[in-house]
Amino acid sequence: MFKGIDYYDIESELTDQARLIRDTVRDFVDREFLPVVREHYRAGTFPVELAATMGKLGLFGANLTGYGLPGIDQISYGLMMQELERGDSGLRSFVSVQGALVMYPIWKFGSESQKEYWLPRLATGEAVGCFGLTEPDFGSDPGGMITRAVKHGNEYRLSGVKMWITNGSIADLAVVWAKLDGEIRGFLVERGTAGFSSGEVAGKLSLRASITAELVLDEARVPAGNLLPGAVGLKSALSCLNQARYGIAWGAVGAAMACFDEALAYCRERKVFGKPVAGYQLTQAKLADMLTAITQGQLLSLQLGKLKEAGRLRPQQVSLAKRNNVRMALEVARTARGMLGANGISDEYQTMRHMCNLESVDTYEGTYEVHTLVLGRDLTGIDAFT
Ligand code: TGC
Ligand code: FAD
Repeated sequence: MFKGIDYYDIESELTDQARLIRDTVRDFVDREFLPVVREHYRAGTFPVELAATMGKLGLFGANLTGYGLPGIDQISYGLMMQELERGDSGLRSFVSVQGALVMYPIWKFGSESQKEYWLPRLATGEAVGCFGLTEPDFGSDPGGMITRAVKHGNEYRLSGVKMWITNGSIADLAVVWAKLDGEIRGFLVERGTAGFSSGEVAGKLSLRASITAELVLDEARVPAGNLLPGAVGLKSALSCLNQARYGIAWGAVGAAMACFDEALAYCRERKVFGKPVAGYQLTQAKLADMLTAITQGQLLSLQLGKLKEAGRLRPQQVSLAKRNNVRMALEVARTARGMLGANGISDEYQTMRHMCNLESVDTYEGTYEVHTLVLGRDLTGIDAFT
């Protein structure tokens, strides 16, 4: 079993509950996910059958309260995400989307009947959800979206295309963002809705063990009761992203840990010019840099979790951690890949899978550049997006 990386005794900061949750998820990843991930990555599929197990473990919407949800603290939730992404970014994505991008908007902005109907089904994994914000021509700038909703009697008709939607083609429920009378609103679009279809995106070289799809809404007929009453304006959609980005900040550390662990073990064993790769100063400098970067990422996540738990977390602080930790993990993965030599390009090892995944993670949920500009605007008061 994975032992973790803890150079600064972060363990001593954790509650018993946090340790138990982390170890439970770690064990699940080791026993049930890692043995199958390579075949799924090759095939470009996700082991959807694990949704029921993850539901039983209480991973979906784990930090939400009420409606039978676990309501775990934010640090335990973060550690859960760290362990999932140590397995694969696609696994963490599945749980992030379900909990932070589908359950959260219903929990936060939904009517009582929407919450009572959907939250328990999504929590068990009986229903799978997706989140449709991005469009083919509007990713970083979702406020420009073209998708429109028009009221017709007792229903809304939605038209537009959503692109790059995780779980889009297997979802029972899509949270779709569309403009109604010029204002962005959230709609619950159920599988089987007339005028609604989806198709998987082919040819991905990253996040292959995750399903990504296009959603097509052609006058899709959505009952009036499926409008999220409390979700008004771009701000509502962006507030869901804060939840998901928080999980990514922790998750990326998990991916970095997996790569570091593999590289350290490999270079202790592998001999070149008569001694282990680990015995060379160039290698030790790489290891020291990787460990330092991971430790910094861990401490950043931990403090982020404390701020979130205290209800004092600002979106810009989430941006800083998402931006830093994902780029850190990507650099750790690239260095580790090189340390494995030719073996580093083989899927017998996990590092290159993580490295390729992290390219997506660097892009989705706000690109590195978007989060740079969020911080720049916060620091200077000057908007440099346009
Ligand atoms: P801007 O004028 O800045 O903001 C509009 C309103 O929203 C408020 N706001 C936020 N509120 C909560 N949380 C945030 N993070 C917020 N950021 C901004 C803001 O205060 C304002 O409120 P108000 O009251 O004045 O109306 O809007 P903008 O159009 O200039 O855009 C800002 C920008 C570029 C930062 C934003 O659009 C952005 O974040 N773009 C990136 C888009 C993105 O991240 N898309 C992700 C799609 S989902 C996904 O990728 C899932 S991947 C699967 C997985 O997670 O595993
Ligand atoms: P663009 O916005 O076209 O950006 C292109 C480049 O321009 C980037 O480098 C960007 O950083 C840069 N750029 C943008 N604005 C500026 C600026 N002002 N100044 C300087 N540079 C700038 N979306 C969803 O809604 N739901 C999902 O479930 C989902 N899942 C995804 C899964 C995967 C595997 C991937 C890859 C993406 C997913 N996305 C999802 C979409 C993701 O959120 C977008 O790809 C992301 O927001 C970036 O948008 P874009 O791809 O259109 O890039």
